Amino acid sequence: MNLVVLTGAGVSAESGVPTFRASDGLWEGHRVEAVATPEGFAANPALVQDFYNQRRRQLATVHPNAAHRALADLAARWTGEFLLVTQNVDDLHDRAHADTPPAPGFELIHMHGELKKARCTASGVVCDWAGDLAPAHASPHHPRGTLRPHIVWFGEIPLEMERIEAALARCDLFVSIGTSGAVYPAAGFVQLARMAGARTVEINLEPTQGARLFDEGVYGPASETVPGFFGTL
Ligand code: BJW
Repeated sequence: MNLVVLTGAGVSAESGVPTFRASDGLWEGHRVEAVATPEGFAANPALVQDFYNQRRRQLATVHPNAAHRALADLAARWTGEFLLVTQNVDDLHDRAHADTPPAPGFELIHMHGELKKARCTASGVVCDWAGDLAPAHASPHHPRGTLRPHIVWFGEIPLEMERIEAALARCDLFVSIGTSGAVYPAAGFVQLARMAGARTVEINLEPTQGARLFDEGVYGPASETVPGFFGTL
């Protein structure tokens, strides 16, 4: 059986990583356009680099929770294909899977990028990055390049879309965990899975706007619902 799991900020919430769509419409005190668009970066690179520097530093203070660990346990025993697509830019799935090596059919894709990577603006080369980035950080990969966060901002194309769409086209089970379904193309994955004839399940604190698109909903904190749901498979 082929499985695709999509995760969003809700899977990391109980680890202490804030979700995006708080009621005040701000992301950690900033307007979305200021910190999550190429235009915002061009207008104020110092603000944007500082925003991501702080979030990169915060990773040292957070740890995978029971939901990340349940997915890693599943990946270790799943015999079919298992694609885990995360919209999260934290490294909590990676760390959970490092502790529990996955079976050969498993892959993890960070479709919106990763805080712990940087990208050269001139060559497109992506490299591991653990420290801070300066506003115009010289790139080691190109004489005219600078390093930016390896993050997919609004208006940019998410990563690995061909591989994700191919996996959705052949999946038997699609599970969406801890995402509001407010951001495309991830919000449309459930429809692609339905077209493939997959069983579709939403796991969230509460039903989302798109809940009617799923065959089933499981509601409650991810640290309880994710181990509970996958423990029965
Ligand atoms: C819990 C929980 C617990 C809490 N347990 N659950 C008009 C119509 C349609 C589309 C568009 C449009 N105008 C523009 C667009 C496109 C645009 C878009 O979707 N905009 C919308 C706002 C409408 N999309 C794009 O621009 C994307 N690119 C694109 O479309 O390119 C074209 C293209 C696509 C494909 C092929 C070819 C071309 C790019 C989107 C990039 C998104 N980037 C961000 C920011 C990254 C930087 C950063 O991290 O700072 O990624 S946006 C932000 O939202 C972040 C997240 O990954 C993403 C999704 O958020 P998520 O994870 O769902 O979080 P929340 O906070 O919204 O929800 C949390 C959920 O958890 C809630 O439901 C809670 O209930 C739940 N929860 N605690 C279980 N304990």
